[in-house]
Amino acid sequence: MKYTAAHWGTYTFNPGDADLTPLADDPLPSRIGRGWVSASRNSDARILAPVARKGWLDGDRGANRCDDSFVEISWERALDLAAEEITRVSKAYGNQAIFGGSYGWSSAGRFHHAQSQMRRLLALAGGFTSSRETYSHAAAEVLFPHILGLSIRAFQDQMTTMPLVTEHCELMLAFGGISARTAQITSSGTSTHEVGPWLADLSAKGVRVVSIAPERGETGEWLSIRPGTDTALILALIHEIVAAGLEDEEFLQTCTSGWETLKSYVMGTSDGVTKSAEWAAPICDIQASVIRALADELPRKRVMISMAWGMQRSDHGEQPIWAGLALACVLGQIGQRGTGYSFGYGSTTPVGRAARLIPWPSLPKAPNPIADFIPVARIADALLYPNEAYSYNGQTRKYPDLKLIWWSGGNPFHHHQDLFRLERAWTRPETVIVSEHSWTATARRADLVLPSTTPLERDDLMMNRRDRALFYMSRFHEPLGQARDDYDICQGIATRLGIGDAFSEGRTSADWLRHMWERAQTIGTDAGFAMPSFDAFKVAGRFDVPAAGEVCVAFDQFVKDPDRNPLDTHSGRLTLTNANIATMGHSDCPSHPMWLPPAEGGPLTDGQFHLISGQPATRLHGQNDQGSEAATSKHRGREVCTLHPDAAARIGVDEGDILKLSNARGACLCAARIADHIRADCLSLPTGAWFNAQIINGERIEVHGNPNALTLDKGCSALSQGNIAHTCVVRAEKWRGDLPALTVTKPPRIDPA
Ligand SMILES: Nc1nc2c(c(=O)[nH]1)N[C@H]1C(S)=C(S)[C@@H](COP(=O)(O)OP(=O)(O)OC[C@H]3O[C@@H](n4cnc5c(=O)[nH]c(N)nc54)[C@H](O)[C@@H]3O)O[C@H]1N2
Ligand SMILES: Nc1nc2c(c(=O)[nH]1)N[C@H]1C(S)=C(S)[C@@H](COP(=O)(O)OP(=O)(O)OC[C@H]3O[C@@H](n4cnc5c(=O)[nH]c(N)nc54)[C@H](O)[C@@H]3O)O[C@H]1N2
Ligand SMILES: [Mo]
Repeated sequence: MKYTAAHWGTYTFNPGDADLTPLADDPLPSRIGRGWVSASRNSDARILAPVARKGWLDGDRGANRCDDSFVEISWERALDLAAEEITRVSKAYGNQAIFGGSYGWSSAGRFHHAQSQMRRLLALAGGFTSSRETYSHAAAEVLFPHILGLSIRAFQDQMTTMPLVTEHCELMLAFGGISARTAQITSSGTSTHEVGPWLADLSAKGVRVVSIAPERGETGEWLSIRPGTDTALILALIHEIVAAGLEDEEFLQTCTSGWETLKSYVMGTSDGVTKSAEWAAPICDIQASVIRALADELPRKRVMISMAWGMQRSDHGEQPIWAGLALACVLGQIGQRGTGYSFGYGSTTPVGRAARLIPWPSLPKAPNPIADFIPVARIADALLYPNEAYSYNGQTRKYPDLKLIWWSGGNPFHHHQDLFRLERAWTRPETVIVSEHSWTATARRADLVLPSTTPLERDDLMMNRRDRALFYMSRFHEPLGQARDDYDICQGIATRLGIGDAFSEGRTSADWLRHMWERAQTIGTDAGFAMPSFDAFKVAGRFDVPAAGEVCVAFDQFVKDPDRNPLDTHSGRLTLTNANIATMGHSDCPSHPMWLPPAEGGPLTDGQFHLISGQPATRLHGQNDQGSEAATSKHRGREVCTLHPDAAARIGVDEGDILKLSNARGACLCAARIADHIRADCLSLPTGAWFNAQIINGERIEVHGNPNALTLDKGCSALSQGNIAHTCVVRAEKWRGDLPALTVTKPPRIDPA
């Protein structure tokens, strides 16, 4: 029996099998895996040979980049062209003009990790402009070090273990819900999916879960809230608790700083606005009596304030997660078993998992001589406004002037907001190189396309520090067409740049796997256990890490003795008013949590809706969109958009009709599903249908159902500059025209060599 792994799970197979079998001890295998093999073997979706864009070869420098045909070229020529472009741009403009940020989820294997390979090469070649943070939780990544004194990774490492919540918590306020849908995924792979069973345990044990979201989740009671207004609700809860004199004054005095300032804001002393239940009710569209009842209950119960990551992917996304921390401080149950404050339960599998964290090796990084970076979601701004100033985390910075983009293992025409704007920005650089295995919208918008293998076409190692097992990943099927491993692609370019030996260190990919395993063995020895030889591991395919995972209680040491174990914040405490953020003077991220209305939202006029674009149930972002599982969930080939029966009646739409969603930024077509698990002023259209823009009656319309045709490309605030995918207002109407055929299900036009 052999193994392979992906971000959505681990699988076994025997040679000759037509499909993969989920690991026998995985309690809830992901449905995403069902579409993996068909996507990997879909020769219409896969890039079968290196190609160059026609207009680029003719010297258009990008003008036609988003709408061109390709010419097939040999691997020799493709690698020559890539090396020549890197050399040319580096000489003409300096390596700062090369963008290697290449954000994206790539594959779960430790060695064949596309970005790591590419960045290692570019670093050795003189460096590249990189990117900071993630699309997942940039607001939290920048905010948490200020307010918790912890990086997001360190906070996740000590997140209160899920079974402790089952055992000790009575009431979980789940902002953004907790969902087994998103818990299908674990960055770098997983052997188990335990969130579904955990949610079942919570309900069996009678833990009350109140899911606060615009859509009803799978778990608990639903408190429907208008999108983007959680901060107002939380402030009102704090207000009511304080007004009743039920705040935990001792916790606030010993474990927090800046409470008095926040309190005077909440009580209305500082700005004349009392943040009462009555104040929040019309903002959040929740009755004041409901808010008051909840506020009355909270101080009497053992409570976990749980925040899903999606909460902060919105305008002023720092505020709800900071306000949530303040609420948990007011309740004073941080540092205790199963209660307090958490971030990301269910957003991916391993948050709150009892893990024995072992720092398994990854591909060695080469130091990047270029220090410049952009906040990850500011890519379109950087391309549109080179050399212009912007603010980020208290700094005034300047956008780099990017001339060459190399994207590998990521899909900006999936992940970015306002994709029509990104299309305009995308014409700016002189050259775009994309390494991909599939004809994503990004590959279709490249000058030079380097076809990579999929993880099913190569051997690799699954070694995730948050998982209890390591796997030798074996090739499941032969590479399609001329696809090559990213390592071999990079090695070919490195050789042409004269840095072949530095890049490979004289190893083939098989040598690298052995080398990385040997490094893992040393790490295992340091951790006190022996690991099999590489050859034995390769045969067995699986190694279970000895010793059970460790149980964590976030902030327990700090709360036990805040003077002895201070946090790494300016005050050594959880900061409810933050002096560092205050000195930055960002009006869109003030010194304490504050209600700031979002750029789009509030009560809407007729025909307008909030657009929620969460993660898709059937795929990982755009990955496997061309596989069988995603196909079965679409209607007439289009992504399905959920709307409330009242909304459907209002705009005259029936189940299965095609909807046109539009706003000033663009339009997209999707299929209507009518269900009452969503607010009547919201639409829910998951991300990931491959972006398919076409001109219909003179209008450029996305015809597949990709919400990023509509979303707003703006930073959360000058602090984090994170994306605000969930802040978006659209109009919806029934599409009465013919349904245009999809073109992204077939390769672009490619002329023979
Ligand atoms: N509207 C809206 N937009 C969002 C979000 C949202 O909630 N709403 N969420 C955001 C979030 S949280 C994220 S993380 C991003 C995700 O955005 P991305 O991570 O960019 O999306 P993926 O589709 O996972 O892109 C990974 C790409 O890597 C390619 N790939 C996989 N394996 C290999 C390999 O071995 N070699 C090479 N060369 N390529 C490979 C895949 O084919 C795929 O195209 O999207 C963001 N965008
Ligand atoms: N199946 C699947 N799972 C995935 C992924 C995938 O592509 N597919 N991607 C993975 C990645 S990269 C990430 S970052 C995580 C993201 O994990 P999350 O961020 O937890 O997931 P999303 O689907 O983006 O979250 C949207 C949730 O927030 C709610 N929501 C939206 N706006 C608001 C609001 O204003 N207030 C409140 N209270 N709730 C709101 C929505 O109703 C929905 O329940 O998911 C991971 N898991
Ligand atoms: Mo993400």
